[in-house]
Amino acid sequence: MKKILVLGIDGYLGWPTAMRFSQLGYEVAGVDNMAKRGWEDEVGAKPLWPVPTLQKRVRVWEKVSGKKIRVFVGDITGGRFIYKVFEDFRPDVVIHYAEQPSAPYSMKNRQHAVFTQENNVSGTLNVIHAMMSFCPKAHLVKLGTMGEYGTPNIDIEEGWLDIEHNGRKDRMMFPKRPGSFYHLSKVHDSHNIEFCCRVWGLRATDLNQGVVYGIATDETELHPELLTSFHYDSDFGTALNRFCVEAVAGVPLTVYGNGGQKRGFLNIRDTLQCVQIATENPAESGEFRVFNQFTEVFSVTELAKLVQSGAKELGLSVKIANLPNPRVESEAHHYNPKNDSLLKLGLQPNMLSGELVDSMLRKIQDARELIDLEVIHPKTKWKR
Ligand code: USQ
Repeated sequence: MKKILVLGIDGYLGWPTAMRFSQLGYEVAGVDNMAKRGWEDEVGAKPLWPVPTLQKRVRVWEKVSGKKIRVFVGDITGGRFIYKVFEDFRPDVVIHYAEQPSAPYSMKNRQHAVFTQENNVSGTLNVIHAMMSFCPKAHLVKLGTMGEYGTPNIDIEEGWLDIEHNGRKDRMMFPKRPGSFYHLSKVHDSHNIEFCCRVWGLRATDLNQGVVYGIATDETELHPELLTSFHYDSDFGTALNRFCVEAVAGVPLTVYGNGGQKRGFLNIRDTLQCVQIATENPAESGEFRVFNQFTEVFSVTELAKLVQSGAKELGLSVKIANLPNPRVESEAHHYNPKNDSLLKLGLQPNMLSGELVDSMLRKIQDARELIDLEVIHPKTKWKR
């Protein structure tokens, strides 16, 4: 039985990923230091539905599925801790989500910028070193981000670009122009991972993921206590999830600027599909493989309008507010990112349909009284 180690198992994506692989019959272990719960306390924001402890969810999973998930509690930025985990578990595949995931959090001030980059970059370096020491043939499946590329005025390829310069040709890593210290941390990770593939023969897949939305996966729906964390606050909530909560709460949708900025989006169910596809079709030894992981491109205004019309069907009248953009980002730009690799390997996208928005809105309506209006308005500005 293949062994899968999920780093960041307590998170929005980590927990559903662990259950999915466990359900598929893999031997699964997870690592987390529960740091996200501390960052939530720090910014004063909680997931919409209270999330039981990881240990509790693991017990419920065992009751529901008859399958065990092992948990190691600790911080991957601690070299000793992570070496012990790898020495003990010796995974075949490492799925790495264990990073500070929020752009606004990283832009608060010096301390948050430094923390985000130290935490993310040193954690990943420790993981690679532990892999080389205890399981050098294992496959690293690392969560990157589409935000590594920014919004260049050329089509975005999957990680690499064939270039010709002064009559000579080479294949170079695609140029990066990210939009926050958080997104920059993922760029630094990509460079470190590519270096280790080139020099040590590490096999790695960098999943440059777009903005994820959604509340449920097949496994979270098996029991109310198997849910994953769903954020809507201005630090940890992402655009569509926030807009759905705002619609139910009766506050205008918080479109930043004119809303012309475009991003790649995907359903949380498709994150699981993509990670499974990457795992079952591993990179070669020495290969740094990059997949752009999204299924659809929308502008922020298009997304807000989808939510507005979905809400109308439910009898909710929703306004769209164009707030002064707290970020520094282009609101009118070319955006044509490629995403062929995962589709070629069999990804069957769950597109963002009216029914999907409808089912998200209905679920959120049941939790209407739990919505904290204080955490919605963005507080962090990119410009000092
Ligand atoms: N936006 C709004 N209103 C909001 C929230 C966001 O207009 O209330 C806009 C932002 O200005 C931005 C876009 O929506 O143009 C996406 O913002 P987001 O907060 O949904 O996503 P982002 O900060 O880019 O980060 C999220 C995840 C991150 C992941 C990234 C993928 O938090 O972990 O890496 O999505 S991507 O955006 O493709 O880089």
